[in-house]
Amino acid sequence: MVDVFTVNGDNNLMETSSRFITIEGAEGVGKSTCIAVVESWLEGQGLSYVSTREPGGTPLGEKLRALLLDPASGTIDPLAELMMMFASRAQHVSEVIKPALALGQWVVCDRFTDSTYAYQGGGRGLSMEVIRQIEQVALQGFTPDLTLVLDLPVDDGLERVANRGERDRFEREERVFFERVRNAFMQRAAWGDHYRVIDASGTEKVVGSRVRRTLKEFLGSVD
Ligand code: Z5A
Repeated sequence: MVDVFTVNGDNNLMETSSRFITIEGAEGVGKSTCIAVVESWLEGQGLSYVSTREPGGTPLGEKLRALLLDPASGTIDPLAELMMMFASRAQHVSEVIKPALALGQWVVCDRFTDSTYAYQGGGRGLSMEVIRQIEQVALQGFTPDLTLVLDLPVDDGLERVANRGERDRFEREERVFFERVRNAFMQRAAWGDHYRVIDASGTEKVVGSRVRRTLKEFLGSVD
């Protein structure tokens, strides 16, 4: 699932070099709303961007995603799950993300490596050090320029998605799993200066204005 948006054509791009933005957070935090705000902000700046997601974003990644989310896949060994996430990511980075950035397009990605630390590390209990080693092999130091981590109490997030119909393999996890996921996201966010934690409580309008303010502040600080 990759959408490419060119606004005004390459000749009219701002003189800002392209950036890789990831949106993260646990269940029901409102990533879709946040992504829509980021996209509309980029369009407002006349910037060309690619919008994509993980797991997925390439034909191979989308096949892996289907296997990972399908409850019929049953219990996947946590290490196998970890490898599938990074297999999807390695393909995604080489086939979509790096080529887009090289063309001067911005990239907006719904989840990336921080989700692996949160879900496979925090949620499943895999060693963060093992994840770091595999990340190093798969991505060789490639990281986002900006990561927006949406944060919401677990019960509020679960309530938002309660009526969403059939649950995928992750959505079937217990509440305590999502508590571990949320804690792991917060620990990650304290780890580097490209993270911005956004309070995801309140109406979509309120959260949207927090996201816009963060984008403005961040871009002001890096250019
Ligand atoms: N996963 C992993 O384990 N390891 C990895 O490395 C990666 C992923 C990359 C698929 O991801 C699963 O893969 C994911 C983690 C795992 N599993 N889980 N859980 P996904 O991103 O496709 O799945 P998702 O987490 O379920 O995302 P989502 O549902 O598309 O996004 P969301 O943030 O959870 O929610 P939303 O759709 O934006 O909003 C949810 C609902 O809340 C919706 O009805 C909105 O209208 C409503 N909403 C949104 N904002 C508000 C506000 N402000 N107030 C009230 N209601 C709101």
